[in-house]
Amino acid sequence: MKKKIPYVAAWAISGSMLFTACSGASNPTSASDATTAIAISASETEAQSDELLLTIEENFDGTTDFWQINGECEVALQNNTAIISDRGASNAGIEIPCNNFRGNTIRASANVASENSNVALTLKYNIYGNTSYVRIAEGTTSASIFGTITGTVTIPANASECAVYVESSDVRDITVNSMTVAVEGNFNDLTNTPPAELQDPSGYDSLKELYADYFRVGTCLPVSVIDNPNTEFLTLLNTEFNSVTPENELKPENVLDAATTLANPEEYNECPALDFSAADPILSYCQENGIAMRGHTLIWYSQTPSWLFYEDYDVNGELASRELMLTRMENYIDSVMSYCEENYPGVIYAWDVVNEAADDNGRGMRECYWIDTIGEDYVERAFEFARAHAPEGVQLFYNDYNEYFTSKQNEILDFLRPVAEAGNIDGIGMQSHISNMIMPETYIEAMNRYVDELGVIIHITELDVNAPISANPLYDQGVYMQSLFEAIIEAKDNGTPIECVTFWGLTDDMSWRSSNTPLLFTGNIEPKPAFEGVVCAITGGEIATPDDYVVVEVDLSPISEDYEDEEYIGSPRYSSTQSISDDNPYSGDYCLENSGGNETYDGYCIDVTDFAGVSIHYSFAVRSDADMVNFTADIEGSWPHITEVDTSSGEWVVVEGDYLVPSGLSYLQVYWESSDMSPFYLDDVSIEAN
Ligand code: 9MR
Repeated sequence: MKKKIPYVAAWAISGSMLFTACSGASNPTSASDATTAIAISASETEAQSDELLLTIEENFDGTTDFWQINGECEVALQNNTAIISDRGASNAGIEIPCNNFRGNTIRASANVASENSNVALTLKYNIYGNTSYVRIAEGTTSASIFGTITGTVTIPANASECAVYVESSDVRDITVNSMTVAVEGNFNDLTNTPPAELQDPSGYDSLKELYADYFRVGTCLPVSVIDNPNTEFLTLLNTEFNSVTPENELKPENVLDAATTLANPEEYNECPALDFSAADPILSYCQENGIAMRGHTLIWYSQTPSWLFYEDYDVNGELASRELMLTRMENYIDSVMSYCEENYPGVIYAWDVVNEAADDNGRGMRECYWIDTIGEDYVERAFEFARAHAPEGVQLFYNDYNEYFTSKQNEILDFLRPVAEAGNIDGIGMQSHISNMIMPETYIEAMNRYVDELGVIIHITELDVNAPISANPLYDQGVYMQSLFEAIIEAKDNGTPIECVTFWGLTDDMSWRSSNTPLLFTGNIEPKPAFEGVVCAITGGEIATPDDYVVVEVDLSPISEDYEDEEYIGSPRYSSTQSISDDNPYSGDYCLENSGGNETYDGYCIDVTDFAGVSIHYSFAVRSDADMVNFTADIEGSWPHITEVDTSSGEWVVVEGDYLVPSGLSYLQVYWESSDMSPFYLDDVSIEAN
């Protein structure tokens, strides 16, 4: 049966039209409602397509009507663009409903301009009564130049009310030139397939009980779970978890009361008005049910409206002075902490005082309004205020992602040292949005460095692990989860003060990165091998091999090259070059020379993907004018040194050792790199399974 997906209207809209919605994000007024209001009758909308539309393209030229208003804002159609103004929140704007695409991967694109350079495309959907938001893509644009943001995402099969919307990190106007939502690949038509039946989790193994002697086990929670008629989600919460982090409800954007503050900026100049209606239901549920809460988050560059940083809260005026922003910061921290403690005494046991202050590219601190107004000491000041106003015993955390990469860790440690010296920080929140490419040992080493250098405790605050791209993704994810938890348990046994492990979501479909199925339960609350892995790590069991386990044929023949046949199997990494050299080989007549390149990591690499999960024995001879040649693994976004060879003598050095290649990888390469880009020479290379 062919379905019309979605509706195509054939009228032409001329001139400029204004659509408004003030009904709040949960009840948007649709553009179709607005067009009805300007008296375009249904009879004028005859030219409907019977085609199954797999590409929804909206050009805002009045020929199509695929868009709706999302949240509180005004939309004017002008010159074939939609101008979104008076935005009540950073997610307010335009959305394209795409419910019939559930169960499919889609590509969404928007051509936009905004004074706020950070505009994003997000997918939202309802999943068994809970609302989920998944970021599809972000882009930079300017007020005058249109830029295209595009990305792909998979919509869970059990989703409903799916829509793609444009948002930005503040409430400045956004102009949208076009938006497209298209199915990628073969269309999986689920329009007539009902959602899978929800499972009752009350009999599942209880993580909070299994790990009771080790740490709290937590989850983040959207407020929609609290009064969701599908009570299975609350049952899951109560069965598994004894710590909750509100997913978005205690973030500044949701706590700051824009309408009240902006209506009376003089009165609220030093202390903006606050509104806890989003967070109250979660706080009160936790209070009534004896569940501890992590407060997330007080000071953040994101999800904090830009008006907060301006004189008179006027984004068209001047940035507020350092003094004024210090006052606003202190008042905000004090008021939020006091409100929670007075109304829900003892519920919040830890606060993420500052979130994500470190830059991702090793440049130190992330550019943001807090730095623009207060300066780089804003982190120190925030912790000072938090300590001054925190209720007795409430722990203060710095929270960040990629916190295990050495370069980012160095940045974080740099700005937290004075905070620790002042005694104003209790813990590091390791968000841990990871994949199985992060070696558990590297992760634990990073954890211990925070503990040793800052004297803090550790919470794992937002754990999710992308399922790998492999023949058995969910099984491999489970195996990794087990090894990660075994490492965490071992670290705790050895004295690392890990006091809470929080998963970032209840089910895959509720996750901010649902396309990567990163959590413990499926959308309809079936336990995944990942859950089994966490259970087995503490019970000593083993994850069951699934019936449909795919045995992958791999070639484990030894790799060996002595270059005597003047051949090599490896390849250049980036811009280095290899050649066979007869200049002082280690043995025989030839060796391999690596030269050139623009970065130290431009070197010579060999693919060892087939050895995934296997312990290998390697040996090679190396010489270089560089002080050091590293033999390194390239595991999809992390580059642990397998061994570091001191080549400062300039003579051949023979190296051998063992390395356990991580499992579940889609590719793995090993490579050699010199510390200062000097040429290096290799001979008698051998890699074989142990
Ligand atoms: O899971 C949250 C998602 O619903 C929000 O749309 C998003 C907005 O930034 O924030 C997500 O949670 C983030 C957390 O607050 C801080 N660390 C990164 C998390 C994932 O983006």
